[in-house]
Formats: sequence, C-alpha cells, structure tokens
Amino acid sequence: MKLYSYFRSSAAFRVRIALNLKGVSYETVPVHLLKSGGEQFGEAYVRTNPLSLIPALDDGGQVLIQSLAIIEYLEERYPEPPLLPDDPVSRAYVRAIALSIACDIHPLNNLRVLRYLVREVGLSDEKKDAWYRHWIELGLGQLDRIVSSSRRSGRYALADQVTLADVTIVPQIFNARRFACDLAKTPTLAAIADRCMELDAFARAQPSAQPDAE
Ligand SMILES: N[C@@H](CCC(=O)N[C@@H](CS)C(=O)NCC(=O)O)C(=O)O
Repeated sequence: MKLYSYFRSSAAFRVRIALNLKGVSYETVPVHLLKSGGEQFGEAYVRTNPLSLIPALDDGGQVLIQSLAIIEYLEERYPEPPLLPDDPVSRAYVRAIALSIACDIHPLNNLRVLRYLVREVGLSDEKKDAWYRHWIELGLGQLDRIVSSSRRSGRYALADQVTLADVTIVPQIFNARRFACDLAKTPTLAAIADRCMELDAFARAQPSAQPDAE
C-alpha cells in the first residue's frame, strides 16, 4: 500500500493514524505541497488525484482519495479494531464530529484558501492568520461543547473507545497549536488529543515522525 502524503497535511495525518491503528503497513510517497509551486499540481500527482489534494492511497493499483472515504474503506477491509461503534446513535455522533472537522473547519484553512486570500484578495499575512485562527477557534470551540456535554464522551470522544472522531480531532488540534490558536474554549478536545498522543499509533503518525519531515 502506498500513501501519498505530506508530513504537515492533517488530512494525511488522519489516514496515517487509521493505518497504524489497524496495523496496516504502507509506504509513504511524499508530495511536497510548497516546493516547485506545489507538487500536488504536477502532472504525475494530478494523474493520481485530479483534485490536487493530499492524501491518496494506492492499494494494489486501486487509488482512493478523500481521507474520510479512505478511512471508511480501511474500516471495511480491516474491521479490527473498529473505528466506528456498533450502536447507530453513537456512530452518528462519531461521524458528526469527524464531518464537522473535515467538512466545516478544515476546508476554510486549507493552503489553497489561505493562498487565495493573500494573493487574490490581498489580505496581509496578519489578516490571513486572523482568518485562520477565527475559524479554528470558533469551530473547535463549538465542537468542544458538543463533546464535553455529551454523556458519550470519556477518555476519548466516545467513552474509552478510540474512534474516527479521535482520528480527526488530533490533527486539527495539532494544527491549532502550530498556528498558536487560543484553545481556552477547547479544553476537552485538547485533553482528548493529548491522551490519544500517548498511543503509539497516533505518535507514529505525527508530522515530526514522517520520512519527509523537515
Ligand atoms: N477533504 C480532503 C481535504 C484534503 C486536503 O485539503 N489536503 C490538503 C492538505 S491537509 C492539501 O492537499 N492542500 C493542498 C492545497 O491546498 O493546495 C480530504 O479529507 O482528503
């Protein structure tokens, strides 16, 4: 299995965690998002993923894209340990957390959006960083309320079971810390992320542990 990855990509980070949790070995194919104008736009990678986004997973020539679709694929192919609970309501809770991060929070802060704000809209770096922090702090703060007030949460987002929710929370908290966001309204998610990082599967997936880390 080959994972097209960039060490700082939080979407790739999600897939790396899922692969590690399921004990699936893979080879990293680094795609540098900044070098040479961004290798994600190069012809070689566009043939793999026409969306020009990281990650993509090549499983024996079958290329999969979109981190959550890839993780659901892994869940179906390698059911143990499960990343989705059995109970339908808990599944919906876990998916709601993952989708809030992957669909509502992360896309607003993606590299291409930030670049457009600076290059086309003319925002200063300072204003661009303010945009970044605004959406992260708002989104994670709201999500923290959902998780902290849920009777389902515990050591992790869902009791003591590591799920898809944690797989998405950890990279987003990593990003928030990297960009010095104020996490005062996000104590529950930050604590869950710290507990997850005690697990080998999460620690091995972190940016600094990647072969392309700078
Ligand atoms: N919804 C996609 C998002 C993928 C994505 O945004 N990847 C970022 C890195 S985290 C990327 O490749 N950005 C390149 C760019 O913005 O040009 C997924 O979950 O896989």
